Amino acid sequence: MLDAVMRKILFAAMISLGGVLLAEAQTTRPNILFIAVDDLNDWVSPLGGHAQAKTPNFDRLAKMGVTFTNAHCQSVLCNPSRTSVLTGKRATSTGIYGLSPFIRETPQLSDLKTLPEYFREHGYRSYMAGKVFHGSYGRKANGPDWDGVGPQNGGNPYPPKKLVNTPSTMKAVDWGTFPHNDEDKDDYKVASWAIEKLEKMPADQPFILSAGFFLPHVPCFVTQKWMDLYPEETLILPEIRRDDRDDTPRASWWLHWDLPEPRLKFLEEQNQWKNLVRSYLASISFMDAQLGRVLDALEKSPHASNTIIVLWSDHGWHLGEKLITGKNTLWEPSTRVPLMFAGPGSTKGVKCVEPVELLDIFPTLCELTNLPLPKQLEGHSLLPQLKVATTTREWPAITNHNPGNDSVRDKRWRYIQYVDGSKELYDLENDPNEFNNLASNPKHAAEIERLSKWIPKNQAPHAPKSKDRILEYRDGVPIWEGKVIRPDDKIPGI
Ligand SMILES: [Ca+2]
Ligand SMILES: [Ca+2]
Repeated sequence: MLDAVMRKILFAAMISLGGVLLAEAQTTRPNILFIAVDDLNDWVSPLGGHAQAKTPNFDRLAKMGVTFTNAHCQSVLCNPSRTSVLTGKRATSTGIYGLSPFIRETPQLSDLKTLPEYFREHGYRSYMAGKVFHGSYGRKANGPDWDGVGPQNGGNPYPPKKLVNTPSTMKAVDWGTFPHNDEDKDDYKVASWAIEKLEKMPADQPFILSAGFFLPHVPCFVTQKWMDLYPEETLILPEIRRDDRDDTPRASWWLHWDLPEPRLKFLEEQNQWKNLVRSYLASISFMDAQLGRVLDALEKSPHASNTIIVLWSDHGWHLGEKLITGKNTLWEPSTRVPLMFAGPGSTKGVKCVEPVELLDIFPTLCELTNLPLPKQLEGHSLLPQLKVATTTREWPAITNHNPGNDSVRDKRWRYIQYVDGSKELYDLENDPNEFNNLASNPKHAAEIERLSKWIPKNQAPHAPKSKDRILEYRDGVPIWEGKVIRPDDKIPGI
């Protein structure tokens, strides 16, 4: 009799313990390794943007999860793109289009939660090193976003004097090799910090660990061994056409009117085109090696099987295409970026060709970790594509650069509309380099009509304190960074 009572008590205790364990398992959310890269275009082997790119760790990450091969940023500049990723909102909603202001300096945006803040409020430890928000924005331990912050990066170390005499005297607009050590480079230190965090992070609470790599952002400085991966004699330059801008509207120049990044004309006159392409590729390979060090550390850590990895770049970079270098355009070299997911919830080793946006990262991470979606989010979860990569999406990818200039990219087409009403249309299936602007061909009127409907209406004006790479348009007059562009003004650097 007593035995039977004991058995019942024991059984009840086991059930209750099981229930507690089950509840515990359900509330133990996966960790997040959040890797941002600066100014990295599609020159990584899983995307095939440059046939010679050597990025074994991007390949390794691709094998671990899902690579989105048609992913596009929402803004073609650091601050607005990162603001968009980290708030889940478009620049056309926040009014942050330039390198300033930071969202937390913008009172009308005070109700927005940033991605790290949101996860922190939901029980995550939150850490960051390197460039996650733009520049030094938000770098505050025990502020709203982070429990702790690691080293900052900005292209150090620099040589004693500029390696290339670019038209811009900006110290950062430079590239090439000079004697220094990989271990002294900022991105090396960011990786080392992330590695230490992964080794020491306690398992009692989930974490979001953000590492923002700076290279291949200029200055593209690397040690000789990375340059040696790309011998000059066999180096492939991007395919260009000298007359490529003849069919692009003048308004396309307004978006990058007067930049520190040199034009192709300068590179060719100074015999620097190959050197820049090599330096950019070599910077990517160095950055890839730092990614590899972090992946090694994760693999060896107790968190290996319970950590979601997401890797993204804030926007791309031209290296001669459309006669320019740099960003700030609405074409493929500026908008197309790596976006990769791995870990719990992602299929291994598949590619998704659907058009997707960096805006989708925030809702995807919420769904992967079973957190509710904040109302502010404008993107759509990629969970269906992480499960089955061929799942179609109804939304195209939209990119903006200052009010009234937008691009819409679907599986086949890119449509661009500028603030003065001028247009471009490209058929990327038959013209992957976007050489032929088809917008004036009446045959494509229906395509233009269909794509233009996606452009956000009622775009927010520039937020107070907006500056740097700001284009205004008042009474039909374009104003670049406060300076009026007259109809007969010569395009700078051309
Ligand atoms: Ca950037
Ligand atoms: Ca053209």
